[in-house]
Amino acid sequence: MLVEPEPPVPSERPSEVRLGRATFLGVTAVGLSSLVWGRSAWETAARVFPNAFGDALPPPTSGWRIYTVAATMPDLDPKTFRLELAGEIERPLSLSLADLRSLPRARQVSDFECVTGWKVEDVRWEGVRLGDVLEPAGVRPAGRALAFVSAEEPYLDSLTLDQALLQDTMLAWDMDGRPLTRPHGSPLRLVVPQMYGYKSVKWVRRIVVTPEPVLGYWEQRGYDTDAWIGRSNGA
Ligand SMILES: Nc1nc2c(c(=O)[nH]1)N[C@H]1C(S)=C(S)[C@@H](COP(=O)(O)O)O[C@H]1N2
Ligand SMILES: [Mo]
Repeated sequence: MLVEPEPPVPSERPSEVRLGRATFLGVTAVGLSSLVWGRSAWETAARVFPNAFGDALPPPTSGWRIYTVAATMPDLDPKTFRLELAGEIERPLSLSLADLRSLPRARQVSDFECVTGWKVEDVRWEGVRLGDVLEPAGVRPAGRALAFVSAEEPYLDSLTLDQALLQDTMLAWDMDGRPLTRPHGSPLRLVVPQMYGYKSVKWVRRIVVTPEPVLGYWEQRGYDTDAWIGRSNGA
């Protein structure tokens, strides 16, 4: 049950032709024949794997609704973009996209679900795991959570360190094999497949390591801080 009205929807991408899950799997199975698909193998919301997707480029996912809280979307230049790391860390860092790309590459296929009921299946993401981003910064013992601050003020949300280090939580710059578009949070967004979409902060520009999770934008408006899909927000 929702305790709050549906988030405002200032803009929505025109719907695209919906291609079924079968089509997607049919295309990718060619390049991923040795891969074990399915929830049972991974016991997470995502199919996480280290290697390239192969040559086939499946069509982009559809069914997204573009959510924003400010009047205009941030327009961040990937060439000058910096991700700032601050708070309970040994070394504050300012990372360019090239810096992030030099870290171990993370790729996965996962579903994306909004607390208001819509869901997009089989989204392909590419980016980095939080553990690899945090490692050079050195999280201090007092640091137990992360606040993800969006360039779209005042949007932010948080995760515990454990939630940030889940196998399928990531910072993504590619979606469906293409650079993130501006409506989806270019150049960098958080992706938390095991939680409802409000955790997946778009236009992330600052990560602050904190002792406790800070209340996110929607959490200040009544949504649960632990946004587990199927196990929160009255589900
Ligand atoms: N900066 C920012 N990030 C955000 C939001 C937002 O309004 N602003 N909405 C959240 C919600 S409620 C959802 S469901 C997803 C939607 O992702 P999309 O806009 O890429 O479809 O983004 C999340 N991240
Ligand atoms: Mo959402």
